[in-house]
Amino acid sequence: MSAILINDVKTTFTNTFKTDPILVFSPGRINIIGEHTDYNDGFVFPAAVDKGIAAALQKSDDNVSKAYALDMDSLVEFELDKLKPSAEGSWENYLFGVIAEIQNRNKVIGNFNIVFKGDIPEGAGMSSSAALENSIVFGLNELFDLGLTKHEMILISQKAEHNYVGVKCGIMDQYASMFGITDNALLLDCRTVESKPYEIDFKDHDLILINTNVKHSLSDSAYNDRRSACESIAELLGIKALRDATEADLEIIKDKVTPENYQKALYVIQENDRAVKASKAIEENDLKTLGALIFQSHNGLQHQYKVSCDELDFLVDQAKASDHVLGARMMGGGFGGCTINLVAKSEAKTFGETTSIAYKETFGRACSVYYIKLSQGTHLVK
Ligand code: GAF
Repeated sequence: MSAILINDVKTTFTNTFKTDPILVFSPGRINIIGEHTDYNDGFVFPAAVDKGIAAALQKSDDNVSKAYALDMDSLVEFELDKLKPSAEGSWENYLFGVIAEIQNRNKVIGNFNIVFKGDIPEGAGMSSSAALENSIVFGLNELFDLGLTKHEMILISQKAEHNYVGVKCGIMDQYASMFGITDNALLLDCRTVESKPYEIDFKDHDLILINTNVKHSLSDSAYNDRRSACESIAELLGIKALRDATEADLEIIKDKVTPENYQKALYVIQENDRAVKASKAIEENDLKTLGALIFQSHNGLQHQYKVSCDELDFLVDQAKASDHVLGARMMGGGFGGCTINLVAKSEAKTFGETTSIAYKETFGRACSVYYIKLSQGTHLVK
């Protein structure tokens, strides 16, 4: 967590609203493996990171509430009983969505002011949106004594995204951001919404992220399309979610679905299996197997689930060509953002540098390399 970020929101809040705020930090996340499995009731393997959203909030006596997005130098005033979604793509939808979902649960909040700022690059696929939603619901729960549990808070964040932002996301991002544990990744069962922590210490290997610095358009609609394809196949199979299907089940209905959707469902079944296998590999400190599963995951995301893009594939190919990378794959929803790479510590810097040069030569733009720390979930900052 960046002390500068916290200080920025605190100072801005105090200067603007002339009172002392409470301070919340809510992290972004990585995901080791288990991509697009969360909304299929499956397994994912995320961890909260040391980058995220810092928010300063306090109750207000005014008859309106005010929110200031410091990064964008954008201030909005709003009335709590007149909320409706703003234009598509606007940041207010995260805020309004969270408030509306709190109100839907018959919880009463009064007017308040909020200032927030983040250090997760936009479109990096590290879930700045879940971090923002969680920081708001967590802060409001604290300010107005709403008595919400963390599980209730993440469901509020998720529903805000569904109903106000328009992305029918799973629960992984909100969960990881809320429940993250320092130095641990969480094997999360998205059906029970319970997780098992795994201490991540790969000794002579590290996880690094490489950001393509692109986010291709239509990624949100492609995401929702994938989700409904999965749901329709589950319905055809007469099961609650693809988590309950085997490859053999899928074979039986093969001629009732398009070849594209068959591959997508097959990917989900296989990726779910890979996430569980990855947890075993970590338990046994078998990094070669973990790396191989990570490469397989990318292969599935690229060729079966079709959520990758040229820039991500290029970065993964670079990783494959290196003797020092055990595994690499695109991370998050796809169509841009970061790859996650399991790299020999001693070679991580060189790998980052050579990859950056090759990326620039190929795409005429820079990629960014991030060294991350696995960190605590959403919390108050004293
Ligand atoms: C996005 C979503 F928000 C998550 O719920 C998850 O589905 C992920 O894409 C893909 O694994 O981050």
